[in-house]
Amino acid sequence: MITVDAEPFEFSFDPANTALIVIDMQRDFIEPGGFGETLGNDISHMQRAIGPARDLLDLFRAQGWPVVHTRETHRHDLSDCPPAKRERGSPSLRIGDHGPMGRILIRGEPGAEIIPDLFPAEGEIVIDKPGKGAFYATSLGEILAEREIRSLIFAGVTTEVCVQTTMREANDRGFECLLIEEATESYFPQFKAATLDMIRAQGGIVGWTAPLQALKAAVN
Ligand code: C5J
Repeated sequence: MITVDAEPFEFSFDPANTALIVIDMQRDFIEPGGFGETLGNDISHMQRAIGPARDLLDLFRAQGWPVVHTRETHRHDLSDCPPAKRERGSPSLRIGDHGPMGRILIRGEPGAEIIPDLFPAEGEIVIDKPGKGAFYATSLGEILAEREIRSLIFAGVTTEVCVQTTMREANDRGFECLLIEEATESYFPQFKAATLDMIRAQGGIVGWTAPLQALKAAVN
């Protein structure tokens, strides 16, 4: 077992039953002209998570531990995008509209792809998910069960939306979940801080959080 100095208390995991989940590090959420920006967000906040997420990925790759990447994407015909999701609010471009990186959040379009710094390596699992949570309408649960994964270490964006939703789904399914603090970001710093607090409140009601250095120190 490896034990990490985490909050609200130590997080222990067996590498044989642990996977890294990198949530939605897609061009559409991080680069200019993508979905994040069309919603009116300041995308510059996202940059901070890229380096730490890459370090985390490198750590897992060096150890030969499993890695899962997720992408929030929809089918070309939008049959998996509820009208409530597409029509809500007043973004400058809606899901499925044509933008500078192709159709917004559509599978196979350049904007829906994972950013080059974090691009999946051969053999890493990639999950396309139509919802915020990565377990909803995907085969993630079955894939993790087949590999006997019981602990999940999280990175990605955005902290309070797809990362938190997936951690809550995982927690309800019995996984032990650790979020690496610098490897996740929000367009709203106060939402990131509040989400980290929520996750570890009440004795880790959703899971744990830890700085990247704490994980590195525990592994090396
Ligand atoms: C959002 C995500 N925020 N990946 N998606 O719509 O968090």
